[in-house]
Amino acid sequence: MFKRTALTGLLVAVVSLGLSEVAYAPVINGTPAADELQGTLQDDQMLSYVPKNGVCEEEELCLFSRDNFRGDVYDFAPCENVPSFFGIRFINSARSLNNNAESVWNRSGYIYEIYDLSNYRGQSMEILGGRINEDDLGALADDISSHQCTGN
Ligand SMILES: [Ca+2]
Ligand SMILES: [Ca+2]
Repeated sequence: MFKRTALTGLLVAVVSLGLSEVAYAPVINGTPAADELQGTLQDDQMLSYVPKNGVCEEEELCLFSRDNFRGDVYDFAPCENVPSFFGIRFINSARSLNNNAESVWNRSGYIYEIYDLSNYRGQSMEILGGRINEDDLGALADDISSHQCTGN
């Protein structure tokens, strides 16, 4: 009985080893490893590559607390959707983001829609690339409460 169990155990071990070797073999070739890496990058949406640091950098959508792209900053990750600004503060600031952005700089390469209400409701405006100052934001200056990435 013991021998039989031990043999079964050995067989299981050999089969397991065999399977794991089969699964592992292509990784040694390199192809799945590269795929895996790419998958990780896509999953992270490059979040880890553009720091949310209060500095408006390429690939980011930036909201400023004052006109002319001054004051406090919030730098959103590429194509980040934010259904509500409630509870969000400008980076390194006590100032609430909700209803407090007066200028926008879109460096992301994506198109956004900004809204005066949460959950992508109310008056809205399409944000293409570039700088949108207070005057161009019109009624949405000091009133943006959500934004959605709509494409590129
Ligand atoms: Ca940044
Ligand atoms: Ca609002």
